Amino acid sequence: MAEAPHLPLDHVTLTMAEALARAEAFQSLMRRRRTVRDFSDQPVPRALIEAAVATAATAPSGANQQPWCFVCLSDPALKRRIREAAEAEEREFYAGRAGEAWLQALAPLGTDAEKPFLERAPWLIVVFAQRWGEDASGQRVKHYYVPESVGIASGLLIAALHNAGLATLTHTPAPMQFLTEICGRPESEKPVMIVVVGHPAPGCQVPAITRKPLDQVAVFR
Ligand code: IYR
Repeated sequence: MAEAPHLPLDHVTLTMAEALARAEAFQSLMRRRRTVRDFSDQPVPRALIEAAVATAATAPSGANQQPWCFVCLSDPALKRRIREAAEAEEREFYAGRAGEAWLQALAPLGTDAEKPFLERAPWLIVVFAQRWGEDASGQRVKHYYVPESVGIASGLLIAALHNAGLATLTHTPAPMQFLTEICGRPESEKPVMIVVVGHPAPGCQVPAITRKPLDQVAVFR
């Protein structure tokens, strides 16, 4: 493919004071993000979901192939099908398929095979990774860095939803192939996660867990 034409970068230069204030404000916002498992059924307007998905789709991707599809579900019948299929898998997972070590690692979260949030939360965003694409003549096009690209986009999605005052849960029923059929996606796409979106239930509680301090997650040389 020929090189694309280039344009001037649309860039805003900040003063150091502005930069620091914004960096700290964003950190303080993101620190308050928590994974929520207790959702209310309060509706969330589609416009908020659209804005967050459009933000996610600004993520960088391998060769700018944008190898993702976000299936946004609010239809109660589809949410019910997803809940039923997910709980069937999760019952086997918690009954032993996970193995002792994995179940022990999960114990602090207090999770189990019941997933009522899959029906109660107003939106489920199922993130699909496009393992390969198609050109105009239907030929397969190789996609590069697919897990990395979709992971970055999913992170932006979660940040955008949190920024809009919404609660999220990244839910990964295993295995989750059933999502391909329920969401009507092609075999070229792999379901990666369900981002459950809504408002927290009144009185919602979250596990008292902490984040690693900076000196345990960053190295400066
Ligand atoms: N998919 C299961 C188990 C689970 C696994 C991990 I790793 C988590 O961080 C949380 C849950 C479930 O959703 O219960």
